[in-house]
Amino acid sequence: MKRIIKMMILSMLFATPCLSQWTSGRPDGHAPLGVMGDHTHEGGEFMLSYRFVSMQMDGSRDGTDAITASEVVSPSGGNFMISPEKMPMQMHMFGVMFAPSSRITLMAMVPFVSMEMEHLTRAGGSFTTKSSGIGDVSLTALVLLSENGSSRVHLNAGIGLPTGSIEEKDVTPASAPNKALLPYPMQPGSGTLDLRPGLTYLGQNGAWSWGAQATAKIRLGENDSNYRLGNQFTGTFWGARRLSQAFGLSVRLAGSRTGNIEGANPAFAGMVQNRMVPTVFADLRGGTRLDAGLGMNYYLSNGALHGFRLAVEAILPIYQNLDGPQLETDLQIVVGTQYAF
Ligand SMILES: [Cu+2]
Repeated sequence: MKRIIKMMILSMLFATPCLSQWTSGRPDGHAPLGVMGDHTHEGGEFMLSYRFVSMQMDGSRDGTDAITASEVVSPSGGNFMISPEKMPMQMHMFGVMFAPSSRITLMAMVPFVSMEMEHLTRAGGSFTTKSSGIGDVSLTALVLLSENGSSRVHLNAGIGLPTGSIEEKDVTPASAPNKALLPYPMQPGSGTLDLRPGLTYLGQNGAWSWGAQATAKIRLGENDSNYRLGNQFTGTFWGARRLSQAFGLSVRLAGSRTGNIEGANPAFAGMVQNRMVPTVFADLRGGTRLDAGLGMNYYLSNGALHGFRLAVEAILPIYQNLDGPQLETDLQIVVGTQYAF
């Protein structure tokens, strides 16, 4: 009996380092790419990252029901003068992480966005507006709260800075040849200081890893144009399997609730009165959604490019219930690279 116990203790001791010590040094040691602030670093480590996000919005919804652009502009339907039809959006997201200690990792994220919106007018015409620029920069302290062998929990204490413009303009048929202020979803920034709190849990065992993260964007005050964007609450969890030392696959679910805009830009008052276009309505911005992500992580654990990662995640909607008419999101692709040293 004593020998059996001794052997059990010995086998546990030997099994412990490979089974139950959480490590980022494996392909699934980072979350699926669409998750931000998912991991902390060891003291003294740096990480640079770049993500390219492509988002396709095509067609509108009112609640969970699809509504066509012709219905949105029809006097017997939505009764708007103009309906958005499509909105392709691209984002380049640059990130830096630095860990002054193993307990605290500091992270800065700088987004550059470019958007296009295609519209249908009641008369049957179409036109496209464009905007681009830097979005809201975020600064986050990731604080390791607990580290218990194969699992860890950290706090995401972040803020969003109002670095993005809320005054982008472009030519529309009604404004030509001048430029007019573009509606809410075409503005790269929020114009407010935001709190971005969150909590992240990570676990690993054998070839598997998993995690969960809850985050929020809480808008503080009101911007210079007398409104603030809706607060946003997101919960996501994922599971990943390492298929080799370098390669891992992941599945993820993400649910989020976005509130409507509080206040309103006075510049849109006349357009709201004339039911010009749904995108100038402060109360047609909110919604609830559930998305599924399928991802791939590639990690180089040795050689000259040690610490180099490549990852892709495709995110598809499962459910969206929008205060509409509002454009639905059809597909998001995130491609990125990370390098830790
Ligand atoms: Cu990192």
